[in-house]
Amino acid sequence: MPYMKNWKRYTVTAALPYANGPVHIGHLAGCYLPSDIYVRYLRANKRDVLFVCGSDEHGVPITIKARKEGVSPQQIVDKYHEIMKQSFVDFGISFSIYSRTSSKTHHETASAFFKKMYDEGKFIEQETDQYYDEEVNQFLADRYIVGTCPKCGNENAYGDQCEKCGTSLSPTDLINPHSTLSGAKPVLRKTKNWFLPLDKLQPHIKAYLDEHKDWKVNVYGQCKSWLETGDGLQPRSMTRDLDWGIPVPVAGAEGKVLYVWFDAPIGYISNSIELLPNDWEKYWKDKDTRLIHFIGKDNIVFHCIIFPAMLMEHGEFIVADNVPANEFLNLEGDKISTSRNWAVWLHEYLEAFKDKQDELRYVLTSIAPETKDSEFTWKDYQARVNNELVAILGNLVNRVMVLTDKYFEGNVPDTKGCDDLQKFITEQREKVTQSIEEFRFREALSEVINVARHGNQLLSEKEPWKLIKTDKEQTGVILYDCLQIIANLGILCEPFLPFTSKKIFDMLQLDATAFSWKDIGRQDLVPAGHQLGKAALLYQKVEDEIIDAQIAKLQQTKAMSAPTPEPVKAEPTAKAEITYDDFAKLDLRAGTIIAAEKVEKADKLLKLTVDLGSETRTIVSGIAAHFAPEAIVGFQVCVVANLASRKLRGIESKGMILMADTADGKLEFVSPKNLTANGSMIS
Ligand code: B3M
Ligand code: ZN
Repeated sequence: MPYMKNWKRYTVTAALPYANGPVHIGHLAGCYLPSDIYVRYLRANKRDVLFVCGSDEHGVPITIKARKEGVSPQQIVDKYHEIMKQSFVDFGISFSIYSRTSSKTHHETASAFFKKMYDEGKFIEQETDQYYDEEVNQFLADRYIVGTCPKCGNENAYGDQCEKCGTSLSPTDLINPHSTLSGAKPVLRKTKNWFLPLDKLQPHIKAYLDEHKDWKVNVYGQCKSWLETGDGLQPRSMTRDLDWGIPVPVAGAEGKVLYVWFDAPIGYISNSIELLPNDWEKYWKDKDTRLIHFIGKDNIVFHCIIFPAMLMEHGEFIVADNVPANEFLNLEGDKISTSRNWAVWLHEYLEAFKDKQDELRYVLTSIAPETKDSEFTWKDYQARVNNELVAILGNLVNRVMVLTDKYFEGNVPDTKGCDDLQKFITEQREKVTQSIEEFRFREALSEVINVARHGNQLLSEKEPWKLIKTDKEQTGVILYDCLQIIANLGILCEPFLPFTSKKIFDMLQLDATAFSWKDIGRQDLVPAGHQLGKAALLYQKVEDEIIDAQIAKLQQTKAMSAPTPEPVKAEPTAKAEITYDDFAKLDLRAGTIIAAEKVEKADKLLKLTVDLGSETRTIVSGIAAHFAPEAIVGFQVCVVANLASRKLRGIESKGMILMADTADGKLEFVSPKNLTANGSMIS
């Protein structure tokens, strides 16, 4: 097993998330929690580790989002970089650095990387036919073309990949392609780009993969099928005709940028350089450094084939020793989707579940999609928190603290405890160690909980609350052992539940930094006579109302995308009659919501940016209780355009959006059935 090898240090990377939306539970379960657990475990073992991540700010996902919100790509990445970074901090994801690919260091590093390969003739220059949109005068990046997947018939496959069947495609594979920019049928035009000859590199890649048969089966299997399907690996263009990204640093490449999948993984290196300008090389160039990439399954080919090929061709760097990719997490029976707002966003979770980061970390690790897709449901969240965290771990810690306080004034009883505890905890440590080393974090976490379970068993068997009446000394032995179990749990649970671990050490009045992984098993972590701190509850029971509210929120999201208007039951009270002239005073127009955000400190208000064709308006609307801002971008609505403007919470609102009450007490936009040009009259 490669982990047995005596590695000098570790470079651990977590996929750079696109800065085009906030972080959701799928991201966390897929790659940020596993990597964080692994890194925290390495640190507890006093290993030298560099943990690198950052925002991926280039590529078409960014430009698409910018178009959708009607702002520049730079505004998009500036906004989401901060939101994502904050979420990672809030959830205790302990990156050594979280930077961004728009940084100067990254631009320079990626440019130099390309230039070196270019100068050494590692690319082939090729003129190819690319799809071009004649209506908007622009070459179409793969993601700007949709069409029918030749493999599975999905009509919304992208030019680079079918998200339904996972097949990787090139735009010309699509049946009936059309541009997502204008809807037009694109035409083929010649353009020059630089390709990495993966076909020629296939033998090297094969040899590399052959050395790593120990990888997770899902990862190894996918790589193999890339090599073995059809004609095997094909040359892949490392440049793109696009205006957002890192300019291709060679003459004659004006208007072209580096392919985002060329620049993004180099971001791992750039961010290391940014953090350790004088000391980064050993993390990327020394053969005794173990490089590990944590990613989601849609990134496998890039991390197991293309990036290693780039690194090998560049020549100065080490390649990954493992790529423990996870599958996908679904939410309440459906695929998580940013565009459909089908997600639990981390920043929203924290609004509803303040200081409950570990509860989410616990549940997501317990159900992580390690070998196959898995599912998050709110009921399951509630059950796991209440039946496992509260009833097992929280309960143990609380009972032991309270009993010790009561019978021994909060002093650790003066005894040595009983022997087989040491054996049991050491065995548990070994189990957890092996599971973590083999990237089975669910299993590792359940063995941690088993230690707490053992403590609870000890309490219910020995019943110190009865024993105290007859035998104080023996009561002391039991509580002493339980306190050692808790202290051991403080170390054992830290990779998974860092906030809990801190609370445990605070309660025990111990300095967490004084202990390392190898101390797990010791039966003198809290010494006899030591004065403990105050008992505090680690967790609270999650009540039904909280969970019901979360479920209702999701149902609302679903209702928004379901096109089934119910007939209105109650007759609304009629208003006084008006003349036609009164009505004709209204200037009603069609407009599209191109951006929406909550108004600070106003529960009911959303600030909408509405495209009215000839102009863009800000309209403040009292619909925040009914719609999530992300969910309504793109809707065409009916606007009262000549309503006198007024200020709401300091924002000037110019106009009003027409809404209809639905039978079930919700609101719905009054929208043209067929999309019309923005600014069109409604009368
Ligand atoms: N940004 C894809 C993603 O967010 C991509 C990962 C880059 S890792 C170098 O799924
Ligand atoms: Zn398909």
